[in-house]
Amino acid sequence: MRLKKKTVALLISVLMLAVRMGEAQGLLQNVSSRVHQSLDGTWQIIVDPMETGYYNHSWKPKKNGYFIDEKPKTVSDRVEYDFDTSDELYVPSDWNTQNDKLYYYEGTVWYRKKFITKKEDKKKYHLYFGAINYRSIVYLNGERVGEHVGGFTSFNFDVTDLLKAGQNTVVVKVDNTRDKDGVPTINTDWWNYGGITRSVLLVETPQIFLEDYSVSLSKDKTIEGWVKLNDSSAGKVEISIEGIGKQQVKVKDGKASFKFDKAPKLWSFADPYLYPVTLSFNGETIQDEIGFKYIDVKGKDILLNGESVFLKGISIHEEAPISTGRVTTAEECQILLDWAQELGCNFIRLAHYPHSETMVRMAEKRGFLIWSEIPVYWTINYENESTYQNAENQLAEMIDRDKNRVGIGLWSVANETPVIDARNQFLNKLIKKTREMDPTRLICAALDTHITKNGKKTIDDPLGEYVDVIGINSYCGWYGGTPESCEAWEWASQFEKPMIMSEVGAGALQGLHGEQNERWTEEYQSAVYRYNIEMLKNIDFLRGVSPWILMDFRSPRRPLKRVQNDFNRKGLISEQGIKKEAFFILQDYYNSQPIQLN
Ligand code: GCB
Repeated sequence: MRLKKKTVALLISVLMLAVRMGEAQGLLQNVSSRVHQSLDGTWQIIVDPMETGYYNHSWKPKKNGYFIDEKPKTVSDRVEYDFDTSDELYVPSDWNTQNDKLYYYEGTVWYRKKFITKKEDKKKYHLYFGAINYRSIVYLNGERVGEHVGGFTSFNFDVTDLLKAGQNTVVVKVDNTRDKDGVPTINTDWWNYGGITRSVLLVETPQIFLEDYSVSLSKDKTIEGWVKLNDSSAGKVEISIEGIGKQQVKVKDGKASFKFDKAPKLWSFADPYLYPVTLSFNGETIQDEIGFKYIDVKGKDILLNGESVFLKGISIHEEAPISTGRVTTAEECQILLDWAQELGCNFIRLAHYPHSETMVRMAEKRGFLIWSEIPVYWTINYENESTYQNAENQLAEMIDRDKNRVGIGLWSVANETPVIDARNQFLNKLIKKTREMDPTRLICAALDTHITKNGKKTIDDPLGEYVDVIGINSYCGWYGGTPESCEAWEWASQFEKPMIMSEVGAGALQGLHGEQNERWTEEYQSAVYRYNIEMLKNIDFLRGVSPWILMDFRSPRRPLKRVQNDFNRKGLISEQGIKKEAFFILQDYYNSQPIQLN
């Protein structure tokens, strides 16, 4: 059989991606509850736009790249780098907002951290990364441990063999170069913050350990779940759910399922109850807090625990209040959620990529239902198999990490994607994968396409057939029409399904005032909100709203000096934390809404 050159190249790239993605071991569930050492703090860095630390002058990978962490031994030594005398960056954080010289930088930065640890026999050690944007290669004591692609999901490597008692050196090559075939692709409306943006941990487990588990509500409204070891061993896992019971689960071939025949109290907006759960195996004890709910759709309704709900939401980027840059602390998550609460929300859309585990855990504890999404955004390369594998891998990593988070109600597979065959197939495959991995949650996507039929905006995107909930991004009064014209917009749908208005909004510079027809003023933004709210009231299949967006966020698509200065100004709150007038208009709308529709 003769294969065309193009086919061969495609096969090779798929194979390479499969190998690459196979390298990170199964994700360790709930790392912060395991024995661990934090590697957060100051790391030495070398900025490497020419990839000198990786390739030689003929673009061949070096054996003695920066990862071996050499330094000149004498003043006339020809080693041309030295982490010890290099700059520093704090981890976790982005590099763009820590160092003026790196504000626009896209490329490779090498990070190095020396740390001292103990090493016990009969234990395993794992290097865990909360997130690195976007491509990373990890080395321990000069040896390559593995690599990862994708800027917002967690991963870990088994480093037991390479770890030493005493001093160790971890080096990470971080590359945030945008890529046409990447997920996301080359253009996005957010800043391409590079760096080790979430915490790094050295995690200790027994040699045979409980790698992953799931605890959820079963169809008969009792509790079911499964446990998974890191290999195909046998053993007994003890599971205890406070107030429900305790049991020993016999594991054979590394996996077992279990059931508790008791109906738990359900998690809800008003009472977001989480049960303390303890899992013990082989000397390791893991503590979790897990809630139970069920969520379905019936006709045009979204049912939470069997009752029709209206989702009063807000979209949120992982952009830090006040300090700007990536959110890196629990306090910053707290501020964002405090604002959402003050707005009257029971729902948040975490756009446009998976946010930190801290954010998700905090949100569910406060009774927010969560929409979580992967950065399949605009026109990624729908025809490329390795782009698909990358998207599916990010989806799987998102679900793997957060499957026990009761607050997650919806998985979103895409945002504003063009209606073409290749995209339909791509997204249908992703939807199928999502259902396979998690049949308990709703699947949605934010669409921006509709036709005007009989004077009505009509949702006819073929993807509507496959999702449970249709998200619509519509910017009446901003990207089209005057604010006043929005009130008269009418909506229809070819699908008997609930819709969430997943984006609606307008830009305003906080503190800029004028007439309501003057763009960029708070009055203009308020008018857009007021008239759109009137429009929303007339959509009989509307079951939720998540306007764009809680806080102004940095985007290179927004250079206009007078008002933007690199910020998308559609926030209801400025990046300095000052509320704009429109905040209170949305707040009034939410306060006037009953939670239950019937
Ligand atoms: C959208 C995108 C969002 C943008 C927003 C805007 O439709 O989904 O990522 O930031 O519009 O401000 O244009």
